[in-house]
Amino acid sequence: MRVFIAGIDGYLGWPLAQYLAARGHEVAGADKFLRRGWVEEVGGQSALPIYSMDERLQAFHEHFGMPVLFREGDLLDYAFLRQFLADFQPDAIVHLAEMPSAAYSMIDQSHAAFTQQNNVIGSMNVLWAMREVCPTAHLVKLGTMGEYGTPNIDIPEGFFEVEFRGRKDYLPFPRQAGSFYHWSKVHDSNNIMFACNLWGLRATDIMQGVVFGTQINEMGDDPRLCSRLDFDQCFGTVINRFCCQAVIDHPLTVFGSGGQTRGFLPLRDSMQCLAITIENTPEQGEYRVFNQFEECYSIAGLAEQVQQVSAELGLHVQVNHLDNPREEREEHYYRPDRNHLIELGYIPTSDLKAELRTMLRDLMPQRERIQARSAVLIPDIRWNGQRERSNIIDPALIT
Ligand code: USQ
Repeated sequence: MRVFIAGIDGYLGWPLAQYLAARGHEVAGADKFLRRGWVEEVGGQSALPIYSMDERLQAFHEHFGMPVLFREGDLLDYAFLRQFLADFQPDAIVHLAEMPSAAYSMIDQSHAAFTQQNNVIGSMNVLWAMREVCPTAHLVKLGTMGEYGTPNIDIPEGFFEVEFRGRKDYLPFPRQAGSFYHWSKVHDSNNIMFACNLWGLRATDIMQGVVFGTQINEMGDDPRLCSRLDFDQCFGTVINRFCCQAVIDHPLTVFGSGGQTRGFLPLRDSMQCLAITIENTPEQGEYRVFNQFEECYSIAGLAEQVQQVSAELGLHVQVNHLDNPREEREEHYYRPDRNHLIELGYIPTSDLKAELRTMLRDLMPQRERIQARSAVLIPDIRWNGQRERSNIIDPALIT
């Protein structure tokens, strides 16, 4: 298939290009390199060194025997996007080109407004361009499990049957996002569903959990094929941060009690799921929602597992509970479904500890890079708008 990846330079985009090429797909992609700039802006850097796009493309060609058709550009540049899609005529468009950080979107008014403008208008431009130049392409849009929030009932995949005052309907499941970033994805979902109904486009909206991991097999040992791995308070996801902390003997930063529970999946499973989604095209006019994660864990439980695996490797890591900078439930019910991908053949790799071992081994040689930016490990972006560093909570106070 011909697959267009928006955001091909990112944490997911770059490995996805490789995973798809290894399966015989033809890949094109666009990127404006904004992620590189955002991470610098917040004082971070990728723990794993990443190469320029020219070097990446050269390595890709050598390893997979085919080029990536790459153009530098932004989804907010409608003429650029429309022309690229018109020229490439993709079978599938994977949209990974959003600002992905909850914390970044909560810094202040301008970061919140930027996040929603970038994400919502970028996605809307994809819908209009599809309508105009490739209306039969399949949009695979990266949403987030965070759209649902943490309701006190099970979470279905996008829709549920509801009975109200004696009448029944099949409706979108309520969204209760927890940051302006997560709300931007909700707004995208509404626009995509509407465009499918109105124009007969087809789309899969992926409610993905938190991704972690340093590698997929297709990268081999060529560092130019490596993806980024952030550990700052904005762009580092929790397991990635914990592993970076562990290798420099920094206490793991659990926010609050750590009872927050989320769905997680390793990078390699994220690739598997996206490929399965691409290869199983929905009907024209269909809008479907997949929940995409492997297992649910509490943050405190994850810290314990990182601590155990670190100890096996001779790293004796402490766990600190920090005053939670976010507004989120720390003790809650959490039971989302994830049947659609399993029905299509997704086989979870299901070995968290093996993945953690790989990550810690990959990160140990990068200690100096992490240490050099260790100030970004303690959060100071607070959901209540007052910017101050979080303090350590006395463990006796955690219920
Ligand atoms: N957390 C800690 N300590 C840390 C970092 C995070 O306790 O050092 C906690 C947070 O308070 C939160 C949980 O871990 O309860 C997850 O935080 P995260 O930063 O790993 O993930 P989140 O902000 O939810 O966002 C990430 C990605 C985002 C994606 C989302 C999927 O950055 O792009 O949409 O995961 S989900 O969480 O399912 O919504």
